[in-house]
Amino acid sequence: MPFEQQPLPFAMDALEAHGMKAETFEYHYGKHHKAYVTKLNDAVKGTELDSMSLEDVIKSTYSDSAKSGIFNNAAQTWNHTFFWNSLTPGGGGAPTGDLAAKIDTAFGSYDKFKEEFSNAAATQFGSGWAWLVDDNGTLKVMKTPNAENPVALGKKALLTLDVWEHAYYIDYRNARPAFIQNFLDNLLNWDFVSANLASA
Ligand code: MN3
Repeated sequence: MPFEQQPLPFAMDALEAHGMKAETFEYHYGKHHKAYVTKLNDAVKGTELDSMSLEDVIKSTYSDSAKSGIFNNAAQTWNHTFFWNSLTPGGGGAPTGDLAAKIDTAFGSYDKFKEEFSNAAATQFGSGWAWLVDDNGTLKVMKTPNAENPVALGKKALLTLDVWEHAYYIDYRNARPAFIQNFLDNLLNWDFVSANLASA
């Protein structure tokens, strides 16, 4: 059964007032993400990977250099769906309640979390991703190159930011730090983080 591109969780223009234009989603969701899904389906057609879950395709191809093309397209399919859900209009700022306590425990304070996440996102050289993950019960910030993700590395993803240049060039040109700052202040979906923490 073919893998499907999950719908965007908001309208293409829903983040216009929050630092991301509809044009960004027309390209990033409508062309980049869509192409990963199409290439993934072409690559797994007629193979044993065809009937696996997307997560299992990612795990089973990660360490197999002969399947790096499949891994890249499977992981990018998964990463982008996870990224869209990490965004919400009017999000960002400090979390509240239980999550605030967990962030304080893990990082010392919200400001320290923000600093660590910004630093990971800004210093990922070239294309990649910044993540908040649950690593065996401990919240951690990490960065990954290209398509690599926590699913492949055996960690539970809670939040991500795409720092490939295509993610920010329309809105911020080459200014990745401004894109990161806007994500943290205006878009970060803490409800998604909470839901991921609560999931098995
Ligand atoms: Mn992308």
